Amino acid sequence: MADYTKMWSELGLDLKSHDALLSILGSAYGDIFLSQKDRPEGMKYFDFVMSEVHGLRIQELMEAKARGRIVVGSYCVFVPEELILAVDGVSVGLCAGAEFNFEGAEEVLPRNTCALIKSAFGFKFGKVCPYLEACDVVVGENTCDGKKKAYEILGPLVTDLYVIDLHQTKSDMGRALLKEEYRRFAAKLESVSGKKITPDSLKKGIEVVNAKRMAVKRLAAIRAADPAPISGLDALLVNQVFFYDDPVRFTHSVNQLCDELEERVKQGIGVFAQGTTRVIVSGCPMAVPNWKLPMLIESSNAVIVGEESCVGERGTRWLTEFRGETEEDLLDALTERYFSIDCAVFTPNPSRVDYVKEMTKKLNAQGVIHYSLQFCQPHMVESGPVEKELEKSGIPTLRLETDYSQEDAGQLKTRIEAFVERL
Ligand code: BJ8
Repeated sequence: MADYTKMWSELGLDLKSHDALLSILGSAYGDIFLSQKDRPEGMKYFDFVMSEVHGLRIQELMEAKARGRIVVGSYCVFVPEELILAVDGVSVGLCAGAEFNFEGAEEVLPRNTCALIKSAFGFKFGKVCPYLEACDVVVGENTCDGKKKAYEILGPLVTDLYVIDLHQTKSDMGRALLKEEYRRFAAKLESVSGKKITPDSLKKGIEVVNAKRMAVKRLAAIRAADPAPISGLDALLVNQVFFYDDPVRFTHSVNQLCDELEERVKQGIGVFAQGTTRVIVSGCPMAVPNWKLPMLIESSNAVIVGEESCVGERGTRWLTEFRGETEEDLLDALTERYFSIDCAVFTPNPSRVDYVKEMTKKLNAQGVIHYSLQFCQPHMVESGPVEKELEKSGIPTLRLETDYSQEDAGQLKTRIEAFVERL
């Protein structure tokens, strides 16, 4: 990697802590990803992206800013990248998946806050996230109580925090609220960027994001093959890079990977032996570098063939389908697309479990592992009814709760191995 010290210090990073983080990340990546056998050639692009995730990509963001583009960061798949692209902005995901500086986070947050939120604060206080520091606007959203209240604390710590008010139910009133909130967000983006959203710019933004989602959906469909042509770990990585990379370049790279995987499927080549036990993981999102659970599963004689998660199909399975081309038509289409997302924060939320069943069938999985982050009330509470419904439909389900630490790895592995034996 080139020397980015100057850029990092201009962004205000704590260089010592940041170096330590990168070195842990680099060695974890080597152990977990590069040690896998028979990886597709197309994963080399994603290895490169990860090796430069705090380097070249940040340099690109800084160059984009110098050319007058804004950088917009978010923590939730409800923040439409389409609108950000419509003002020629750059969208970046800010969720963090590492246990870093939780002591710092716990100075302002209760100890029983989920690791995803604590990690965001740990990164902020530890001054180790160049994405967050590069943002012109940070977008929060009223989803779970933890995030909603944490944004009140984050607000004064970032350049410009903007919060989208989300609905709680899938009602007509909820849909109308979402549309008005997206209209308000569009106005915010126009004011920060100084650029007007036009039907053309919005349509173009929708097309770019649709293409990106179509590529990831193509990848998801290929994973129905047995033997599995790609590991769950690698597929998760692609879904994680989705939030950081340039969208057009990302789409091209995923499609190239898919060409290779389709060829593998034709030739019966896989990364696990044919007949390896296949599972779906459903639940909380896994942000980089949260690879603990997939690693444990895939070293327990099973392969993950799908993720029902916001870093996975819940974030990508719907496209924005527009019929009319006025700004109002496009906003309606965008609202309809995002309104479908079935996060556990909604009540009631029946479509989520229905989709887990559908995934299990179409991806030929034998069981589901439900993953909740400790203290994530929406997913933890929903996990009971989800398990009951899946088991009732004949789909064996294992419910796990964990965090970002490695302390429970042995215990989790024992439970996963016992579950895989049952399948
Ligand atoms: S749409 S899943 S990205 S809110 S894990 S912070 S829910 S306590 S991440 Fe999410 Fe949007 Fe929903 Fe998806 Fe709260 Fe749970 Fe923590 Fe969570």
